Amino acid sequence: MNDNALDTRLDAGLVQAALALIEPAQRILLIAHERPDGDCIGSALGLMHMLDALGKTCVPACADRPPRNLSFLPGIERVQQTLENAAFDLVIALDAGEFRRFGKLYEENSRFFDSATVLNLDHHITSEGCGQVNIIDPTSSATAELLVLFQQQAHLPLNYNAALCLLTGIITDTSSFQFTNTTPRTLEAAALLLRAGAIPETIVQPIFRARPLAQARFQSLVFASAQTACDGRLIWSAADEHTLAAAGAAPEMDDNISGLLRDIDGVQVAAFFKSYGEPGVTRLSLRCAAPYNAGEICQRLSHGFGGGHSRAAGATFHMPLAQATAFVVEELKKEIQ
Ligand SMILES: [Mn+2]
Repeated sequence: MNDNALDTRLDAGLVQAALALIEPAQRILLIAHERPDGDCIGSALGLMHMLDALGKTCVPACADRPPRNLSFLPGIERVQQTLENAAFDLVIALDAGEFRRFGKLYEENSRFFDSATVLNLDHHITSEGCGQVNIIDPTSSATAELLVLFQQQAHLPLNYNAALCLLTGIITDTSSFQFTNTTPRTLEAAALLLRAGAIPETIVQPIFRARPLAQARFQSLVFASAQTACDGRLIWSAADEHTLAAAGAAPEMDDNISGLLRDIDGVQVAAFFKSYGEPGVTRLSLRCAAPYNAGEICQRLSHGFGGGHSRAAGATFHMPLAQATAFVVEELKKEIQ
């Protein structure tokens, strides 16, 4: 019987090259991209639990505090926002392929990172690869799915904690297996995690069901001010500090707003613009139905300060909210007409 229950495998040479970096390393830094989500944090912690079991000393780090709805993840309290002592044998960069995506964690330690041994594990099709060894698999729904393949091929120990963290990554990036990035292999990878003890409801309840009243109020303000064009195929809305204050909401409560806008009848392109905490900076979250490619649009309009997947992507504009909104909406109208 095949000892690998998954229908496709990672490049065996790359897996060996990654193991050749991991095996001699004792102190390992696992980094998740800024403005973290369940996949980058779940992947960092999932791999941490596997490497812990091998006797490694692991430090997970992320420039921003993980969102509260991930507080159920085992080991979340170990995620550091800064590095007191950047002395690591190996850096494993997860769920992004460019150092700039790791935000101030990179900026504050760039001398260390630029000369560090780096293993990069990511699933974004726009990924450039920021390591000496890069395993980038855009056919994986989540970096966590790629890590299940890696775990299987590298024969890493898979315990309950690792399984729960990795299933969180897959459930986050597939929106509970709803998105079209869900493949038979995604479900096979998830099945392996369930066999290791992970229970989907442990993840789905805090991430997709529970919602503070302030978040519901914030969402209602965003919907109330939404505008449409192109016969309703384009929808957009925006939020700033005043929106947050009116709802009593925290910035992280804007999670998946663009997804909610996309679900309006007839919408093919949904854009959510926000500007808070960083004056003169506007962030776009874009959701597109085929044939529109959100990742390509975000990368092009932001001149490289954006990217992602074909259905969901983001971009950063060094413009005030109203200016960025007007610019992007005009471009999106041209795209759709
Ligand atoms: Mn991801």
